[in-house]
Amino acid sequence: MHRRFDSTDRLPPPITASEGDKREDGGGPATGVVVKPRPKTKKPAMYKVLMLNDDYTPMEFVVHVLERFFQKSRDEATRIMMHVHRRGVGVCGVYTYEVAETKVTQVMDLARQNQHPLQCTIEKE
Ligand code: TYC
Repeated sequence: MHRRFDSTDRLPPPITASEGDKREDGGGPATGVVVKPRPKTKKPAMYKVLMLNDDYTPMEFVVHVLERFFQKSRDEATRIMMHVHRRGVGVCGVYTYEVAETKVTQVMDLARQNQHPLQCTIEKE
């Protein structure tokens, strides 16, 4: 006759992994693939701040802007300014979006205050 299962019944031994399969990777056969643990971080997108040439902004003003807002030495600032003067466009620096946007605003505000037509833009890297 049938009877209900109760706590006095003996249970079979639990199933355990054999010695060679004791890995903490969720099981499955060994593949020989070694994975390097990697923190789950993403590099932020980076943006170039570009300076554009024009016929009116004084060279000295552009050099000043590069020193003041882009932390360039006088030599480096002069080199970038001359590159823009000759080639039409040049990179002032590469930043995260918020920083790049702030730099552009600072440059454009100072240029406007001094009535120079200097233009600065952002380009995704
Ligand atoms: N072309 C300008 C001049 O001859 C100088 C200049 C350089 C202007 C770089 C803008 O982004 C610039 N006075």
